[in-house]
This record gives sequence, C-alpha cells and structure tokens, in this order.
Amino acid sequence: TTTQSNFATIDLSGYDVEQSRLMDERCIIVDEQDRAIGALDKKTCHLMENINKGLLHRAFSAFIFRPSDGKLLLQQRASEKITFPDMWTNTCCSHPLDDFEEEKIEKEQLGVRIAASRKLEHELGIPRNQTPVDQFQYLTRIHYLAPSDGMWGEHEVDYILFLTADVTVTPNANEIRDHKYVDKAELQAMFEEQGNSFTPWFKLIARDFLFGWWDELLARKQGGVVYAKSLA
Ligand code: DMA
Ligand code: MN
Repeated sequence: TTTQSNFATIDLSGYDVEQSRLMDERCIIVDEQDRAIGALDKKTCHLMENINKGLLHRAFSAFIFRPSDGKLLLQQRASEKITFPDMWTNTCCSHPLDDFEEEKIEKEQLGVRIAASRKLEHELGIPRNQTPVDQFQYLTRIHYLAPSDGMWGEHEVDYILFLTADVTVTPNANEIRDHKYVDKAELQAMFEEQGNSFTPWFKLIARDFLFGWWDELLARKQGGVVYAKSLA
C-alpha cells in the first residue's frame, strides 16, 4: 500500500484555507483495470507531475434529473476550488475516500454511491435521505486524463451515476458559485454561448452519454419507444 506523498512540500498557502484542508483527504489509488492498489492524499493525486507518471485514482460524476420535467441540475464550481475553478459542470463530482471503510466497498459500486450521497449533501446541501444509494443508476466508468492549469489536473477512473429525484438545494458557497436546471436545448445553448467554460469531464460525458440518456428519459415519461437500435 502506498502511503507516502512525494509532493508533501507543495505550498498551498495561496489557496482557500478550507479547500487546502480538503487536499488532505485520501483518495483510492487504482490501476488501469480499476483495481485498488493503495491510497494517497488528494493533493498528490491531482498534481500533473504525478499524473504524468501514471498516478490514477477513483472518482464519481453524479447527475441529478428533476422528475417533473427531466431537467438536469448543473453547478458552477466556486472560485475557491483549486482545480477547475468557476467552470460549469454536472451536479456533483468527487472521490470515494480511503478514510471511510464503507466508501471502499466495490460490490454494486456501493462505495462510490455512498460517496456521491455524502458529497451531494456537502456541496449542494441535499439531505442524504433524498439521495438513497440504491436509487442511483450506474451507467459505466470512464478512464480519462485532463489538465486544469499547468500544475493541477485529473486522472481518474470515473463512475457515472444518474439519479432522477426531487431534491432540496442549499448551496455551500465554498464549493459552488451557482446552480441551475437545464433541458437539452438550454444546455446546448450554454455550450454554444461565448464565455461559458465547462469542465473537461462534463463535456466528454455530455457528448458520449447525456444526450442519448435524455431522449430515453423523455420517451419513458411520454410512454413511447424507449430504445431502438438497428442491428443491420
Ligand atoms: C473530482 O471532482 C471528480 C471528478 C469526476 C472530476 P471535484 O474536484 O469536484 O472533487 P472535490 O470537490 O472533492 O475535490
Ligand atoms: Mn480527482
């Protein structure tokens, strides 16, 4: 098990105190097959210097849809965030932590589901009873690498979780600047509008999964064809 940070000396004093403190959380280190091989602090995991050497950790991306109209809840990351500040993104992203035994459970993605429920409450103030872990729909995991600025970035196996639920949002201003519900057309317009910036993983997931899922969700509501694929 990896326990030592090679970059413990990187100075965080120029950053927000609370976000610097959260850099001590311990992420789960995985190999390219998503096998857990150790744990390292969040700071070490997000330095490009380590990422460029192959350091990889486990994460999740949660998407919440409103049942009444199928709109997706977006957040804009706070300026205080050390990685990807001020960018618009999906409802909530974070990491299952080595600090909590229950977040290491791999059976039925239980660890990431529990982490998602925990962080939805931390970032958006959504009471945990509104995000029951068994209600998340697990789509897939994606392995991706994306730089933030020169120093920081992401390199993750990211579990994609969708949840259709009515939720009460009480934003944590240290985490999120803004939030809003969008439909497919509104999100498309945001993507095309000048001056909006989006996290790289959100753009990737939107392109590959989100728009198809949205069609399916609306079809279910309308009682029409839910799924059709030509096998020719
Ligand atoms: C990290 O998100 C996870 C993904 C999928 C990018 P984050 O930076 O919002 O996590 P945290 O707020 O816990 O640092
Ligand atoms: Mn990460």
